[in-house]
Amino acid sequence: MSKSQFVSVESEGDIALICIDNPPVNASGVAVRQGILDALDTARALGAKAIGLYCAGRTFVAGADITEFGKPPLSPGLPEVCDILEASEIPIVAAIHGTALGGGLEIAVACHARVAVATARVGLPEILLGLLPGAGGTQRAPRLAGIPNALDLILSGRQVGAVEALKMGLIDRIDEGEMREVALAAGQDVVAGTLGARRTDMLQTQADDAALKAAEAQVRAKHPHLVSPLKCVEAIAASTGPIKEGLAVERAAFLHCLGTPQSNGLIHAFFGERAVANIPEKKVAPRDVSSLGVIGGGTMGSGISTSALMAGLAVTLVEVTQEALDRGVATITGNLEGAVKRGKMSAAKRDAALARLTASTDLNSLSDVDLVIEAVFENMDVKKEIFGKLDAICKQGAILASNTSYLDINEIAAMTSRPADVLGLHFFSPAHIMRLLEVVVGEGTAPEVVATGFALAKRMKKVGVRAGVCDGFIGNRILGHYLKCASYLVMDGAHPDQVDRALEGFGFAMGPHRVGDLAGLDIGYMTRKRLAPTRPAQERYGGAIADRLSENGWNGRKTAKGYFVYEEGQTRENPDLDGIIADERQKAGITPRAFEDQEIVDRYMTAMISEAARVLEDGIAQRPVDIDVVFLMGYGFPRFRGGPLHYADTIGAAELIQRIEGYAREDAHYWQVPNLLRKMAADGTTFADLNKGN
Ligand code: 3H9
Repeated sequence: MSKSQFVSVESEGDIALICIDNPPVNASGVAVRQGILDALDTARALGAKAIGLYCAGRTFVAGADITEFGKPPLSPGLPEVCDILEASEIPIVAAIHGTALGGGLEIAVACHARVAVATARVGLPEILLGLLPGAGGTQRAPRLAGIPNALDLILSGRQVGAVEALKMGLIDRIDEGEMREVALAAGQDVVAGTLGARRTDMLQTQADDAALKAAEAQVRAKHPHLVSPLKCVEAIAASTGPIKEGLAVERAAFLHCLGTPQSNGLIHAFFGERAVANIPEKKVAPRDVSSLGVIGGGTMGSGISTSALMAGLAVTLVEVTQEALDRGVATITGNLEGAVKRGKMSAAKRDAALARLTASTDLNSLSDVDLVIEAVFENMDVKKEIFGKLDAICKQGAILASNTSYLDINEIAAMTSRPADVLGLHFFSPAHIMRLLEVVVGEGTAPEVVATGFALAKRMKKVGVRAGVCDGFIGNRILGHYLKCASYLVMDGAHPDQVDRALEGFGFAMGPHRVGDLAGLDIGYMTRKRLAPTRPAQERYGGAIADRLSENGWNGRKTAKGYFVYEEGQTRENPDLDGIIADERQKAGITPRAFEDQEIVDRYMTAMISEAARVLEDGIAQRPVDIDVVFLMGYGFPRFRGGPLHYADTIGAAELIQRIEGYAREDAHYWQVPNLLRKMAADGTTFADLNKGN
């Protein structure tokens, strides 16, 4: 047996077995790539009649090593390795388990046959990183599976199971067993002629102009901001010609996308979602949680219950009245039904989940649960009363959590004799769909309770982000600040529709006024009323227009009227809005001025970044990337921009300061330069440096 650091080769009879072993996901970094080429040479020297290529550990190669992107290219490159695999005179069969993704699947399709175990999944997810398959995937996938399947895989980035992959023609057979044995048997079958081996460069892609045209139109409509989807279509279109030419088109398109701000943003988002798990408590053992109490059967409580049931937990839902309880149970049942319809869960799993649900109108039924999440409406007195009661009812060691979206966790914890067991678990609505969870750590919260919050997030397939206590934590505190900027823009002359369109042009799925209508304008109204007593005298009030809408009973979609009117599936302007705006501007003595869309975006983003910097300064978020992940996952921030602070680095601290100082000439209270930005400009540091701990 010969062995490089990550790739070993051995022979059994006529078959050479190449094994890639580069934990955790067998990414094809340069040492793996060189190892594959060396192993091929060894296999030749061994006189093998066929080669079985497989991986150790939990998965087949899960892609190129993403950490190499953005650095000088290291030879041999993956395209070269795949071409050499394909050109091998000894037939090679790939044996797939786990996930063969991106460059991993490209290695597999460059081989001459593929077998997979039934649990294997394959995909070409490069588009999710702002890229396209760059090692032959856009040429070999359509040759094996046809243009429509290649378009589907490459443009969605989705993973398909072994059965679907077999149907598509991407793999040749489903086998069972230990991977070395699967690879060996497949190699023997190739030699025996019972498993066909062929070179994809000998295959012809069947032309399908209609599918390509439809895909291009769809991409233009669905991803108007993104570069790589159109490049994917262009490369797949080139697969009908000679493979060499197609590979050249693919290469050029890949290099065009690599290193673009979009791709950098998407890669930052990919690593960011994983980096947020790096918390001070990461080595602390969490408490066991198998049963959950949820107080409140409204949208939030039902969503949290649904998510917990789907994660296999037992849930006791508590509501005050039988009627409210029945509504909560009906919502949960409907949510689970939706999951079955969307193919996320089988009917049998839904039945099992519902069997784990207990409904009660008695708080005492929570005496034995491991963790309670209070999800009643946002009223401090009500929450305090509940926590006082929970302290008396819940067993020792039970964790008491509040789903509050801005209230003081320390004040809530003080109502109990066990503040170490209290924390905030701030879910986002709809809680069974949204993947973000702010884990809010109070002054007294014990490390193992924080660790339990993160373990619960993972179990519920959510991404936990550690947040400190302040009004609104990370997300809603920053939101509260930049929404004021949006309101000032409208008071000063921009139209709400213009503000929305400018920000949608920047990449937000919806502008703030459309989001407000969707969430309900009464929420903002109540927040403004709640915060009114604490509003500093120097602060400009921007909420007058929104107040007028709410006071008219126009709270957005739920009342069919807000900033816009919603009728018969159509959205149109609210005919009363312009009058209200003119009226409020006049009352405030404002002569409106015109705004360019770019100025709207600049002001809005600068406001967001300023408050984000202060959230960092105050230690509410651990690192810039935590803020980025909160906004990407909870606030519709365009993923291709990587999050507000990743985006801030593309502007730079000096330019941001200049902007803020310029805006401050109109409003020196709202526009203040955060100390952190001044320090960064002086030191020449970036938010990316702060992520690394510099
Ligand atoms: C590509 O292939 C381009 C080619 O077409 C052309 C080239 C020329 N590289 O997610 P996990 C790390 S583009 C480096 O927690 P899971 C990850 O950061 C690539 N590192 O595990 C984490 O590190 P840490 C196309 C990677 O079981 C650790 O591995 N491929 C890579 O939940 C564990 O990851 C993709 O886009 C990588 N490619 O999920 C697939 N992948 O422990 C990307 C993972 O320090 N990967 N890491 O936080 C995935 O989707 C998931 O990781 C996977 C496993 C499903 C594989």
